[in-house]
Order: sequence, then C-alpha cells, then structure tokens
Amino acid sequence: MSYLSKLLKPLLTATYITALSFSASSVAIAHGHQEHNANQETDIMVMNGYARATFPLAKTGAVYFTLHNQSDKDKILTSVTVSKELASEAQIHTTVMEGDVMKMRELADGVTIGAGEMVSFESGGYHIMLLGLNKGLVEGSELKLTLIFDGNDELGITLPVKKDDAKSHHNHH
Ligand SMILES: [Cu+2]
Repeated sequence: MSYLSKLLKPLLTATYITALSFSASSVAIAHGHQEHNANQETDIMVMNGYARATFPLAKTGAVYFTLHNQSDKDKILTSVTVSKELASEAQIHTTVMEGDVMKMRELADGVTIGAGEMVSFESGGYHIMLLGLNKGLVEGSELKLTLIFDGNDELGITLPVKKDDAKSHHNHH
C-alpha cells in the first residue's frame, strides 16, 4: 500500500461515518415531531378545532373541536386550562333549552368520550367557554389550551382563531 492510500483510507472512513450520523440524527428529529403530533399519551385525536373570533373588548369566547377517542377505554374530558394571559378560566359547557330560551350550563363532571367514539363540541351543543378574556380573540391568532382527561392526563393543543363559519350561523335560531 502506498503512503498516499494509507493516509486517505482513514480520512475517507471518517467522512463516511460523519455523513451517516448526520442522516441518523435528521431522522430522529423528524420522528420525534411525528410522535408529538400523534398524542400517544392520551390516545385522543383533536380534529377541526378552532376558537371563534370576538370583538376586542369581549369577555367570553367559545372553542369548538371534535375529540376522537382512539383507545379501548372510555375517557372523560374533566377540565380545560388556559393561559392566564389570555383568559381567567376555561369551562366545559353544554347548551340546553329552558322553555324557548337556549341556556349554557357548566358540566362540572366533564364529558365522556366512549372507547373508539367521536364527540363534537360545536355551536348549540358542547363547547369550551373562555371566561375573563383579556384582549378578546383576534382572528388569525393562535390559542393554546390544555385538555385534561380522567383528572390527570394532559393534552396540550394549539388552535386557530377564526371567524364564525356559515354552519354556526345556521344554528342561531
Ligand atoms: Cu358557554
């Protein structure tokens, strides 16, 4: 073996190892991100979530989404928390008819999502009520909430703030 090839061989090997470890760490980052989105701790998938945009001085706001329980056990959404910078409190509400009047009521025991089932939180039904908003909910901004299942499983979600869509207008009778 010539002097030159003795010198080059370890250099080439070192380059090869560097390239390999670089691609391995890229894969690890991408994989970690995917796991985060799958919310494997709770087995709950949050779909079509949004908060309804309000005028700037509004003190209350509503959040809607569909929860899909992908586990084989019933799960109870027991409470929801929101950053104190955004609002003073988040409550789980339902909408009931009292005579001809639609009224909202807090569900202190939460909402059960049966094993494998989907439950929609939508205008005129279940919703998350934000109380004591500091600056209203600005269209195009984002909102972070923590959903708590069975009293201790936390699921952090980020939802867009959007204007009322045609469907929810349809429900205002
Ligand atoms: Cu409400």
